[in-house]
Amino acid sequence: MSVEVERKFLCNADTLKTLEEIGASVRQHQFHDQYYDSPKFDLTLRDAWLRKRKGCWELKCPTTEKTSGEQSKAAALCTRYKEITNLPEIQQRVTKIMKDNCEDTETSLSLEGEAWLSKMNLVCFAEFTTVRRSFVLEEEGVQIDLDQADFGYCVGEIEVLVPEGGDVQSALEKIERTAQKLGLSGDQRIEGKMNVYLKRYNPKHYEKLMSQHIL
Ligand code: V4E
Repeated sequence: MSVEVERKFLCNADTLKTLEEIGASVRQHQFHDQYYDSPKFDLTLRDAWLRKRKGCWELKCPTTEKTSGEQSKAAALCTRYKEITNLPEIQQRVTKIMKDNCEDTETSLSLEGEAWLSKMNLVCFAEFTTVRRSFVLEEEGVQIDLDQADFGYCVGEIEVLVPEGGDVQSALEKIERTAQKLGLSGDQRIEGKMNVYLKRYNPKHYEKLMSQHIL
């Protein structure tokens, strides 16, 4: 398991130019994401994001660890999520969240294929395709992605993956240095693709997540 530390930014022509000057465009690829939750949104209302991308399952959950830079501007602009990619562990965690909300979910799952989804009453609530251009900088372990989602939203993200128990503070510092190189000056958190998607296609759920400070 690793922790993804990430800062989103709005990408304009200047940012793109700077990126091309200071970095190297490593690759462009496309993926289709399908996000799953129960009809009552038990997962996302606990800030847990279950998705299938390129045939693989991923669960993003909030991390509880604190760092000394917790109050800093740099930390406030970043999100931190545990990224779980091991399917049995995903199923266990999803079961635990559902169990906290509803008593009759079984813990042990040994179901064929994707039968666990219907067993756990999980349905796809959002899906979209993204074209991503990824850049890497000299700064070790920093990746910059420029995402163009098919519903018309474009967002950049500076991302550092930290192994479990690793140094989140140094990841925040790397992200801050990268943001400065890119000339990012804003002090507002930038919306992710899911924020914009839900605002447009499921405003009721979006409002609920906003009111609970999940988005
Ligand atoms: C909405 C959300 C999550 C699901 C989507 O995560 P995100 O990092 O936006 O997607 P993507 O495609 O860039 O994933 P990657 O390829 O980097 O793994 S996970 C957490 N959230 C909540 C959330 C939030 N509250 N605030 C911001 C700015 N982003 C996400």
